[in-house]
Amino acid sequence: MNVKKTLSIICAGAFLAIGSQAVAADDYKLTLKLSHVFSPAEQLTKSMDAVAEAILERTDGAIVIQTFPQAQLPAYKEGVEQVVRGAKFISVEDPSFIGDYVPDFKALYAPMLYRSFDEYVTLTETQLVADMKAQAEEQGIKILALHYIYGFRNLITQKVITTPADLSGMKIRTPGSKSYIDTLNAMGAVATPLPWGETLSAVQQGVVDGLEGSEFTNIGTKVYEGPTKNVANTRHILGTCGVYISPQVWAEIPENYQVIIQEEFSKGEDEMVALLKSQHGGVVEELESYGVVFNEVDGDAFRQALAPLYNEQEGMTPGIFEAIFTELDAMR
Ligand code: X3X
Repeated sequence: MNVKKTLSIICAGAFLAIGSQAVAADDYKLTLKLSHVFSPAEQLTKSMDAVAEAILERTDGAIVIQTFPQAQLPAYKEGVEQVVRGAKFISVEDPSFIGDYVPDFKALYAPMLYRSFDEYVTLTETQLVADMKAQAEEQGIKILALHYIYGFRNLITQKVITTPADLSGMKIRTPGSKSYIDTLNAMGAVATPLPWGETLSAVQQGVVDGLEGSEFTNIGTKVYEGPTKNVANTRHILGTCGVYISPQVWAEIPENYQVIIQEEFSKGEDEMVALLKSQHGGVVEELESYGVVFNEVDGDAFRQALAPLYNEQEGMTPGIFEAIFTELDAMR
């Protein structure tokens, strides 16, 4: 057989082999463990369960995503590390935890940037963020979603807070990423990082003087049942989660299943944004019925206190904050 004909058969064979990767073999099956820290009553948990169910159904049982809430599996920094190590694992955490690998995500998650959910969602759809996602993939993190938004984070304390001076000496619980610690320290508090699972007991026992979180966290985890009945409307960080998987694990998934997985996570984040926008007013009213008091704050004073956090940190792309401000200004 001449060389040209042999090569054409090999190529054809290769094409068919590659082609079979495009459409999964009937016996293909993959189980992925999905980990996050949210509680059963919180929308993020419900959304992850719904997405996993839709993917199972649309792939006829080929792609099984087992969801593990409340940090039953590695979460926060440790959850992202599982992804980077190439585990068959999906980490659902806020983008500040990607900042350890791609510092520009610390800029994306910087305090007091966004006036609405939509501004953040629109920013995540820009080429600027697409470039950041490409950097993340090079670091071992494929990003399937970035806007599972769970609400603007406010201060939740016993004491009424209206200015940074009011926070002086107060230990405020935060998640463990540098973004939160730097933010609460700049706001005037003593940032006290704790896993969510230890937070409410720390508040009850006076280990911390308060915490910060969204109204959806407040009602979903029953923070309101504790002593911290005052919410200061700082809206200092837009609480949002991304969905992260190993690029190596992703590459092994047949293309037709990749399309379904991406479609369902994208559909899920859009639905969650719409749902929480519609629910927020009612959640505030319900919290007020439990005795929670919402206090307005001196926004200019907090913005001034947080201004140093817009200075580029080590590893950030030069001009990253200016680029973000330019995109936001273009939306307003
Ligand atoms: O990475 C995800 C977020 O940082 C979680 O924030 P955290 O630890 O304040 O938990 C929010 C709660 O709603 C979890 O139930």
